Amino acid sequence: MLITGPVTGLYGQSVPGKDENIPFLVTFGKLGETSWGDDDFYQVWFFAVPKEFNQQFYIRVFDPDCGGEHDEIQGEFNTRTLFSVYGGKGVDPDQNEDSKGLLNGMNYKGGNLLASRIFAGEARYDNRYFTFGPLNPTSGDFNTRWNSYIFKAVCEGVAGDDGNLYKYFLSRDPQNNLPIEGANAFTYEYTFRMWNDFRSVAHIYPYIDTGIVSVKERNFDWDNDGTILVVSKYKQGVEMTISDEDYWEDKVIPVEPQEQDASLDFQFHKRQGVLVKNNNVVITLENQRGDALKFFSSPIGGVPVYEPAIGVRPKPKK
Ligand SMILES: [Ca+2]
Ligand SMILES: [Ca+2]
Ligand SMILES: [Ca+2]
Ligand SMILES: [Ca+2]
Repeated sequence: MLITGPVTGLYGQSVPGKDENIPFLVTFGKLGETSWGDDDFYQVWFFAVPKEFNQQFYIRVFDPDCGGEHDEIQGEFNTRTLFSVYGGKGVDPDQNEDSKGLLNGMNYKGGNLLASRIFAGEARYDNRYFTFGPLNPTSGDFNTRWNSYIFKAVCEGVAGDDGNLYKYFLSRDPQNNLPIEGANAFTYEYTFRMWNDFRSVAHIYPYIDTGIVSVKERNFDWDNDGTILVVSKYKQGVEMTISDEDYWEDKVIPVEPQEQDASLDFQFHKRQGVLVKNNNVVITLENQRGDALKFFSSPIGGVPVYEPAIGVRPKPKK
C-alpha cells in the first residue's frame, strides 16, 4: 500500500519528537554496564526527507559530547562517541534488513559514509549543537513508499563507560532548528532517558501497517518504574509486562483491524512514591511475523486518542 501525501507534519525532525515528551536519547560507551540501561552501546536513527524538498539540509546533534551537562558519569568521564551519517544504497531499512541495527553482528553501517566525528568531553559542544552537513537530498537512499530520501545517523560508544545523552534535529539551516516540511525520523530500537520527576509521561508512537494482527513489545531495564500502557482509538490502556534491572520483558497484544494504518501510543508512566532516577530504557516492537516496526518521532496519522464506544445503547425516550 502506498501512503500518499506528506509523511507527517512539520515537527517530525526533532528527535525525540515534540509529542513524545522524552528528554534525551542515550548511548553508553562500550565498556559500560548494561544494567545502566543501554543493551548494546549503539543507536541507529533514520531521517526521511520528502522528494519535493530540493535544498541542502543539516543533521544537528545537541550535546554530542560526553561530559559537563546532561551526561551520565560513571567514575570519571572517559567516553568517546562516534556519530556517523550515511546515505545512498544500503541505508533504507525497507530494502536492507541489516540496516535496522537490531542485532549485534549485523552490518548496520550499510550505505555511503557522508560525514562522521568522534566526541569526547568537549566544552565547545557541551549543551550546544554540532552540525553535520550541508547534505544533498539526492545523496539519500530513495524509498518509493514514503516518497522520500532516507538518511541514517549512527551513534556508537566507541570507548569508556559513561552515558552520552543527546538529541537530533533535521534542519534547513546550519545554525538554527528550521524544520523541513513533511520530513520525519524513525528507529527500530529506541534507547532513551525518562524524566527525573513523577508526573511527566513519555510516549513513543509505532506505526501499525495494514495486515498487522498482533504486536510483541519488548522493554529492557525498565527498573520496575511504574507502568507501560498501550493506548489507541480502541484501547483505553493495555498494560505491558515490565522489566526491572538489566533484562528484557515482552508481551504480545492483539491489534484490531481499525488500528491498522495508524499509530499506537506507548505511554511510560513513572512509579509514584520513591523516584526512580536516571532511568534509561530500550524499547522494540515486532509484528506477528517477527518483523521490526518503526517508531516515528512524529506519529503517522497524529497522536491516537481513545474514543469510548458510543451509540451502542441510545437513551430511552421519555
Ligand atoms: Ca554534555
Ligand atoms: Ca567513566
Ligand atoms: Ca551528551
Ligand atoms: Ca533503566
